Amino acid sequence: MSYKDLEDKIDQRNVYLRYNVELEGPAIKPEEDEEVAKILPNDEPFRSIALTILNENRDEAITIVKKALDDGISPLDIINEGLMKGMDAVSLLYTKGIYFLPDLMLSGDAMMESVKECEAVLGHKSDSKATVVSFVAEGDPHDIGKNLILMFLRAGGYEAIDMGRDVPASDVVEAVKKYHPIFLTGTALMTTTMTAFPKVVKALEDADLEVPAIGCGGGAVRKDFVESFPMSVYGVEAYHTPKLADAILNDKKDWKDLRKEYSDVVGGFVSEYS
Ligand code: B12
Repeated sequence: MSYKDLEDKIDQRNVYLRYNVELEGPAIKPEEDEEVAKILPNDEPFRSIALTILNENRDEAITIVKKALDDGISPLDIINEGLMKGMDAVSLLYTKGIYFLPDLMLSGDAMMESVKECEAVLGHKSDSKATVVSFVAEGDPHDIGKNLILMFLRAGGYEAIDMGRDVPASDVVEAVKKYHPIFLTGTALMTTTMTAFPKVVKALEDADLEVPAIGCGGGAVRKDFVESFPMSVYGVEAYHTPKLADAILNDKKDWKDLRKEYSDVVGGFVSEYS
């Protein structure tokens, strides 16, 4: 008997009943989430572009973005009205615990590749709002969080300088002298490496340098530790970074304001700051 004959003979419902599997309706699509629906644009091609990011579909994103560019749509509109809206929706689903880290990375990849297509048409990198420098603490090899931060910053229009991992405090000081960043981000995943943050602050003070804020985050790091030294603000999620940078740039906020107003600045309840 062929597999097809066997399949025809079996009543699938009995199989499900036997194994106590409840038949559910079709899975809810991400774009059907009520809050996501409010973020997504309604006009084409922006809606389709946003959906490719939401659905983590890199190849389709590139194809649709290329077609939109060929049709004469402005690359900046594609980034701001399409790609960014898709990424905002991804961030929202991640906050709600519906999307996970791999979703962020796949959507981020689709987004960055699509931004590259837009930049190729612009002929130069889209004008950046300001510069932010990102590093992983000295002695620490964990750089996934830092790479997400870079992705969100670039998607949010910032020039993001990647200092890599295992970065000594003296190198951070040199980067601040060179790039004059409006914001620094530091990531540490180990209890043994998070102590590098106050060393960076001390090295900056010794060099008579100041930045509006240093966002310090990463698996091992806790808010009370970060708030035990100056110039710092505890960073919770990578996608908060461009919002913190926007607040520094537009509203002239500094580390003291950001500590007090974190939830408002990132636009959502953050339990660590309640
Ligand atoms: C992947 C991983 C590795 C990979 C790293 C690959 C890479 N390129 O990063 C590898 C295999 C290399 C590795 C090695 C080691 N690891 Co490891 N690793 C992990 C693991 C599984 C995941 C870490 C991760 O990427 N998380 C996801 C990222 C996205 O999280 P994140 O960086 O914290 O960023 C998030 C937030 O914190 C926030 N954020 C971060 N920074 C900032 C900054 C700002 C401003 C803002 C707003 C937000 C923000 O944004 C992100 C979310 O949106 C963890 C276990 C775990 N469950 O966490 C262990 C873990 C971190 N590793 C650990 C250890 C001990 C090691 C080793 C020392 C093991 C060994 N004995 O050899 C080695 C390091 C060796 C060395 N050279 O020193 C320990 C650390 C323990 C501790 N508390 O000190 C952990 C917790 C595992 C454990 N339970 O023991 N590891």
